[in-house]
Amino acid sequence: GSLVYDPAESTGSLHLGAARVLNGNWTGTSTVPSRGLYPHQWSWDSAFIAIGLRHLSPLRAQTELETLLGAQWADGRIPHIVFNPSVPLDAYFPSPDFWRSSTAGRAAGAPRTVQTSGIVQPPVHALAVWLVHQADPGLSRARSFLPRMYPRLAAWHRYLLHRRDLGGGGLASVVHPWEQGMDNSPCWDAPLSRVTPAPARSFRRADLDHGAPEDRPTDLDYGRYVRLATDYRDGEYADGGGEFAVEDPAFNALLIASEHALARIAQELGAAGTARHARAERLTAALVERLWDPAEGMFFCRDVYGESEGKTEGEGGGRGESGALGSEQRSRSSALAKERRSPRGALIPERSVAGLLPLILPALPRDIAATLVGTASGPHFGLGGATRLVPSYDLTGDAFDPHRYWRGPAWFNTNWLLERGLRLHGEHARADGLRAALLDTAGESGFAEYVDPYTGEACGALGFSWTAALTLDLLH
Ligand code: 9YW
Repeated sequence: GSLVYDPAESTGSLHLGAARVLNGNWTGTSTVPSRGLYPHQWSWDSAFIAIGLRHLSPLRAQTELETLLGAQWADGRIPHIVFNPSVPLDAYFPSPDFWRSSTAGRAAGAPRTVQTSGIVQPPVHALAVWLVHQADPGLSRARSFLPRMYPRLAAWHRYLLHRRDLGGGGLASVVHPWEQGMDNSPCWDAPLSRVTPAPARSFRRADLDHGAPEDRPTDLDYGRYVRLATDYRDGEYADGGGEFAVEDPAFNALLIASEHALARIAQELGAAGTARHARAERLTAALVERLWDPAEGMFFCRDVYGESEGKTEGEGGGRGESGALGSEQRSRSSALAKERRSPRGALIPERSVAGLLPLILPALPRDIAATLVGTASGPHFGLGGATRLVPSYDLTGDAFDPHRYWRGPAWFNTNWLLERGLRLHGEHARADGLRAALLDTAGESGFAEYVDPYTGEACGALGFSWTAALTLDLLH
């Protein structure tokens, strides 16, 4: 049934409150992100959910991931949504009749028995499989969890590293803003501005039945999302032909962290993990080479089909329609300096939390890790200072809006990743502070989908699954 959050309960036990959210959102084979707004199974949600669920029920956590990976396409992609056939078509847009996976996805090997979307989401899955295994290795072995998951995860990484290397530099590109998971991030404004929106009357936004319009993406954003997804579908989900391709630092950092996890899984299964660890290290170097901006002290997205407008250093620069950065000149010239080394595309000088998330990588050079911690703690993100939780986007950016989805609010998954990254690089005091803020804010907000980064005020859906799951993980 539907779960209405009662704040009185949270004072009793955060653990109990989080468990109630996950129990209320469990369907029997997987967990919905939230009742109402998101009534199907989402890919990266399920990975984060499994990471928390392993503390409540290792069996449910394994099942969550098995259900998702059971919908994998033959070309290796793990779809971003696995549709629940018992949910009415008009409950969520775009619905299965939009994606048409079983017909349009036939060439790419979409499953016949289940309907899915045709795009992907960040590859947190191998990391989740490894953490779920570790929660109960006996159960995992008894159920052959790792031997069943390993070939699917290996095919998933192979798809991303081969079919999705659209920039030719070894990193994976996303072909739709929904794939990166931060749907309306200001990072997409410049590449999206080249996309002709689908007419507003050609689709109906089911999200507005549940969410406040001012907390959600705009209609113009949606028109462009629909155009890109329609074109991808009409090209039978073949890669390389689209208008939009972005190398994103968070998507690639999660892929690299998952490659390290896959190495551990291989070792556990008696194989050598060395080749995978080495590949993860090479990918870390490629991430730094292609996306690190030393002058700005953080990672940026690369717009693979973007052109740097400036011909001379300090002039022009591939700015989106969403306004200027505080230190625009420096950003332009450092983007241009990068441009000379890597000719394909242009860096997008928008500061997103995605540009801090490579902190989760063990092979990140020490000076880069230290610089990232400084940037996170500075005026743009306010870690341990101006903000309660790290915002999704630059506090000083023109596009910053503390309530609009991925254009400023703080999200629990990105803060959980930062907490891990801080700890990994020895920043224990900062990690402890962030952990405490995450736990307080999760409980006080009713396990909100996202919150105002300054006040912690709840936005979006309440009783949101990954908020509850990652709370449980931090409590253990
Ligand atoms: C949408 C389910 C998904 C998340 C994404 C988030 C949102 C779907 O919800 O996208 O309708 O906008 O941006 O990261 O996986 O929780």
